Amino acid sequence: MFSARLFAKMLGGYVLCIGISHAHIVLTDQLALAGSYYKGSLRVGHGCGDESTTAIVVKMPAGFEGAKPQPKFGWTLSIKKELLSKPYKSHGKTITDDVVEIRWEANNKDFYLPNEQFDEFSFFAHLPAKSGPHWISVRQECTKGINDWSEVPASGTSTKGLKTPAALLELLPSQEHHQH
Ligand SMILES: [Cu+2]
Repeated sequence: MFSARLFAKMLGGYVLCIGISHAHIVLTDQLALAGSYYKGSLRVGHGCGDESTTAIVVKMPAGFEGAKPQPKFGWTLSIKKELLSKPYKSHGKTITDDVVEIRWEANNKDFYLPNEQFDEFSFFAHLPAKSGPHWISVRQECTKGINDWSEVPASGTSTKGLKTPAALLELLPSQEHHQH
């Protein structure tokens, strides 16, 4: 499953990561196999300026199926679902609506995430079968102001020059037939 090519690509991604990981909201794992089940952790590295983070809202890209958030002590979860244009089957059931947005909100100021600290917000989802880059928009709400992490480059996957890029997840073609 872990081919040399995948490993080389992962190393490449890791090197890229070192350059940008000090800032922004990024996935801790930015490469995954298309069609696999994936745990994504969004690392929040800073607040809005000096302001503490009070909520994180993640938009699930199209084709991410059955997304589930990881609960967080002191943070209230809410989920938005939408009707699907293309229903799919999961565990023998036809799924007609799916999670499109996950929101974590701090219950009170004791749980705010200060600019001086970092934290991770995780979800689990079934990834699309098609390889290629996917951009995950994240809204960061703070005690004052918000950061809208939704910028996407015109082409390619470099976020250089973007002030508030969306989080990138690159899907690699899976050699083996998907089993589930
Ligand atoms: Cu940043």
